[in-house]
Amino acid sequence: MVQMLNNNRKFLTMILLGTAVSLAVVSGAIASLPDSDHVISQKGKQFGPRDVFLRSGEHVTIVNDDANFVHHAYVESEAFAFDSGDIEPGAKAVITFPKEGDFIVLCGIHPKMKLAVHVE
Ligand SMILES: [Cu+2]
Repeated sequence: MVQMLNNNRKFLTMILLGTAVSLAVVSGAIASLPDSDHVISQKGKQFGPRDVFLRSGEHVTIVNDDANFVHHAYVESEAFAFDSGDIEPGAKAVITFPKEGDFIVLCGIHPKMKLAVHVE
């Protein structure tokens, strides 16, 4: 009887350990996924960097870090369309790219601002 209890305890310990190990493996896998937060500046009335490479389903975060200019970001493509509306200084817009392809993000206020997004 005592032997059985001991065996049960060992079994429970093994299950708990196993659960802890698989949780650690899962959270490790999540942590090792590519960081999809590609931050793009709008400083000096230009996107920086001007090219960004993503995987399908990833997003970019457009940050208006220009102190005195309102910016904007839009995409018009066959795959999808996006319009941020005004991005005030200090504000951000997040654009998710659902499909593969090459896309151009433009600022409706400053037509020279262009960001090329390459989605693989
Ligand atoms: Cu702009």
